[in-house]
Amino acid sequence: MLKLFLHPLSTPSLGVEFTAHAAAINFEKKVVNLQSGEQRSDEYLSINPTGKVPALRDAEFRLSESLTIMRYLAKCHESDLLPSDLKSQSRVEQWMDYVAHHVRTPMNRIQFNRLVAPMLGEPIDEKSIALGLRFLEQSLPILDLKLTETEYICGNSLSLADITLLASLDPSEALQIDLKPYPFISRWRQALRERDFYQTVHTHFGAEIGL
Ligand SMILES: N[C@@H](CCC(=O)N[C@@H](CS)C(=O)NCC(=O)O)C(=O)O
Repeated sequence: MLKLFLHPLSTPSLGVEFTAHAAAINFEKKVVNLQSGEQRSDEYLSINPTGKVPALRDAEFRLSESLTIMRYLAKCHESDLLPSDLKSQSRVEQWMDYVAHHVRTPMNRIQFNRLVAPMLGEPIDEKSIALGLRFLEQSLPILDLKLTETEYICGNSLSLADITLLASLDPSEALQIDLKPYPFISRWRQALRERDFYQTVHTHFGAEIGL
């Protein structure tokens, strides 16, 4: 059976897990213990030599990089999450890339400093948080405007672009990031968080560790 290697606080992992459920894929879930360094064990490095989660094992085939795994899952199962028509597919990929670079990366800066560093007893870099917030103030209005036009990021059906954004913004409350200035993102997000593919994973980001 297909096996996914994940961690509940990893937003790239959440993107993969939401996709697997949204595409109704049967899989075995393995939580990689990042705190103990399991991602650097020989066994895990044989799955993903970059030592990161998420990763996928499908018989002898191994794959890493969350967006690539999401596309693989959607294509294997001919899911509508990634349209087969080249232009529509490219449009979904365009927004996946935009979100990964301009939402997930700044979110990761903030997550590291507001959540991970305190857990590890490492210093908090306020400048990095401020930069992350500034980048979000540039990208989120663009996505909010997009969602005034259509129900989902790429039209009227759920796609991998939505899942990438949903996963990237999942830690917003845990990181004290206010999404109220973005009413269309907030409404879109609330609706998606009620869907089965989200609720099967968790009720909210960090529920797994009691946040
Ligand atoms: N570009 C990668 C990022 C993966 C990544 O950075 N994973 C982090 C968790 S979010 C990780 O495994 N960190 C553990 C480590 O670096 O030791 C993807 O999209 O899959």
